[in-house]
Order: sequence, then C-alpha cells, then structure tokens
Amino acid sequence: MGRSTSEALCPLHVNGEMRAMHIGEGTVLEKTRRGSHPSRHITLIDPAKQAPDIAAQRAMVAVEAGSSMVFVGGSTDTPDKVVHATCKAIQEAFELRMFAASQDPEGDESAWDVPVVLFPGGAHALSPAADAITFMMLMNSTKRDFLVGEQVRGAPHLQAFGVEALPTGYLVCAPGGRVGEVGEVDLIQPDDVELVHAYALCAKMYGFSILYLEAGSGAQAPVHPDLIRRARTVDGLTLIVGGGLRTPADVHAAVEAGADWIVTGTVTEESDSVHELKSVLSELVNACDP
Ligand code: 1GP
Repeated sequence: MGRSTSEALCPLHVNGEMRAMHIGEGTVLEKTRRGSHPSRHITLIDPAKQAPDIAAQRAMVAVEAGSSMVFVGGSTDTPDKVVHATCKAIQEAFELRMFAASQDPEGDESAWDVPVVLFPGGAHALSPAADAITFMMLMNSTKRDFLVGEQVRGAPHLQAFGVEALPTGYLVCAPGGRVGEVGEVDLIQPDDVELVHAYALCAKMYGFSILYLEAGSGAQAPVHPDLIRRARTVDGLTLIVGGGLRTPADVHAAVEAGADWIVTGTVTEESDSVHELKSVLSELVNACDP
C-alpha cells in the first residue's frame, strides 16, 4: 500500500542524517529483482568526477530520460564525505521533484521514487543517505580484501546506518580496466563461458540475489554477450551488466543476451549539455526495451 504524499516526503533521520522516504513498502532488493518487466537502466554517478550539485542535476536528467536507479560510486579512493555529499544532494533533488509532482495535478510522484544505491570501491565509500548498497564479493579477485575484507570493515557501519544490503556477486570480465587492476582480478575472457557459468552457480549457492558482470568503466569493449547468455542459464539471479556500453546497439546486445539491468557511467560524464545528456541517455534507456 502506498504512503500519502506527506508521509512520503517526511524525512527520516538516521544518526542525524536525512534519509529519503519512498512511495510503497517494497525493499530496494524487491524492486531490483528480475521480474516480468523489461530490462532497465541504471545511471552510475562517480562522486569523484563532479561536484554534488552537478551530480544531482545529472541524476535528475537521467530519471527524466527513463533511468530507473542511480548508483553512486566507482572510483576506489573517494572518501566517504564526498560520497555522502553526493548521495545527499541527489536524494534532496529527488525529494523536491517528488514534492513538485505532488502539487501538480498531472504530476507523477512515483517517477521520482528512484533508489539511490551505493556502488562502493571499499568500506571507506559509504553513506547513510543511500537507500541501499550493492554488497559485493569481487568473486574473481585474488585478494582477500575484495573477497571479504572490505565487507567485514563495512558491515557494522551499514548496520548502524540502516542501509539495505543487496547481496551481489561481482565478476570482472576482460578488458577489466582499472577495477580489474586494483581488484587484482583473474579476468574472465570472452570464451570463458563455462567458467562464468560456474561463477554464476557459485553466486547462487552463496545466496546472492544479483550477479554483476563488469567490463570496467570506460572499457573499449563491453562484456561479451556469450558470457551474459551463459550466466543467464542459472535461475534465480538478477543480472546486471556494465562497463563500455556506449551505444544503443551495445545495450541491445546485452539485453538480448539476458541482462536485466544495464549500467552506464562514462556517457553521463562526457555529455556537454543537459540536452545532450538527456538525448544520449534516452536512446540507451529505449534500447533496454526494444
Ligand atoms: C562501471 O559498469 C560501470 O562500473 C559503468 O561503466 O563507465 O563504461 O559506462 P562505463
């Protein structure tokens, strides 16, 4: 059952920090899960790449273009203050837009009920202003820190913040980019289809809800569709695919192979104007539901 507008706009304070309220009772995980809806688009905002007010403006344009979720994170060394300021600015912008929609007879409040989700480079990049976090095991890392170390450091903070954890297996595929290097990853090559299948089974057996196939931010080539297709054969996982997806054709290939969610980040940073950003993102969002 949906909340009234006044309830929906009532800020919830956690440790003195504002947390956004949302329409309806569902958890972010329920909203994220693979269902009967078509594939959806996530906009990744890297807090290191712009000031919080610009991040909020870009997030609003992304939602206007049809993006269904905002990830905040990416760079490995962004301090929590910067991550927090960015999450807060985005949440406040969405709340204002939701309020404006509630005052407009033709407005659609639910359009601004968009989860803001941490996509952290480590336990230093957390914020109580986020709705949820991709709580990830970098499954093909060779380093304990990324398998379980950062997670152990972060878990007590997330518990205190009340930020919902989305249990996620994170797999870095070639070319892998900076995340592949920093994460000291054994990259999955385009023809490693049985290996990706084994990882997907493993993710399911761990109880992860989400498998995220990553080619690296700004990658020259996205995750090979054969890898997505093979991972898709494992039931019960929601598949997120990102890295190097720049054109509607790239998005279409990933969706056709079985991606439930498409993540794009770099295209948002490269657009020169709000108008260009909206047009580029609209094309990518439309390609999610051909
Ligand atoms: C990176 O998958 C995301 O973690 C987005 O990649 O910046 O290449 O869109 P791009």
